Amino acid sequence: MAGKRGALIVLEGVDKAGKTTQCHKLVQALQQSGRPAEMMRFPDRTTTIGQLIGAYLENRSELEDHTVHLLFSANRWELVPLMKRKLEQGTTLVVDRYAFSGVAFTSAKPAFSLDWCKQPDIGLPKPDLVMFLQLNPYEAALRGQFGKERYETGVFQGAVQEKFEQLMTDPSINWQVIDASQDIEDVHRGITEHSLKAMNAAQNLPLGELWK
Ligand code: FDM
Ligand code: MG
Repeated sequence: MAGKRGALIVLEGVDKAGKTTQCHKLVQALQQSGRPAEMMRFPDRTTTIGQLIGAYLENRSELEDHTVHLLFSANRWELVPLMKRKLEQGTTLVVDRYAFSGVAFTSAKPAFSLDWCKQPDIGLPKPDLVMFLQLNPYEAALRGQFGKERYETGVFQGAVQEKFEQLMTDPSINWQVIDASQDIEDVHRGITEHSLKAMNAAQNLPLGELWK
């Protein structure tokens, strides 16, 4: 099947929704069924830019709010050549957070508009599917305490959730909302179904450009 591209699949959601677990399970299931798939995550803390972001998130450094927003975006752009190469080779990419987290988290800060936050990510590879793992704050609290990183507070996560809801009204994106309060295997089944459908559709479509 030469020439068939892989799909760009993104998982988004607030903290504790199970994004990372579900990304791993999806990649494993796809690979086991003979479909090339790899996981990526943003921020990718392994690059030089990613290390600056990591220090900021771990409260080891301070960065001005616009500056860190642009670093998160730069951290995606620096991986675009790799992403495009993989997709063209037919590998499906399963991505733990993407530009939607970028916009939701920064625009949850005072005095940042959604529109300003989107600008640096315009033109990134456009996901074929974005699944939002929905979990209400009560269910999230049952899954344990927040961690110690920046942004890991109930109040801020609530503001982030509102911003995600605004982003999900955009019909140019293939959003699917997944009820993350279900048991892990049920969530996984739903995610796999949506993914296989999106992968089929993507095979015959060129990769799009985000928010363009
Ligand atoms: N985050 C993530 C942002 O603020 N902007 C971004 O562009 C991205 C991708 O960084 F609090 C936030 C979201 C979260 C933190 O945490 C990354 P994880 O646990 O590594 O996903
Ligand atoms: Mg986290």
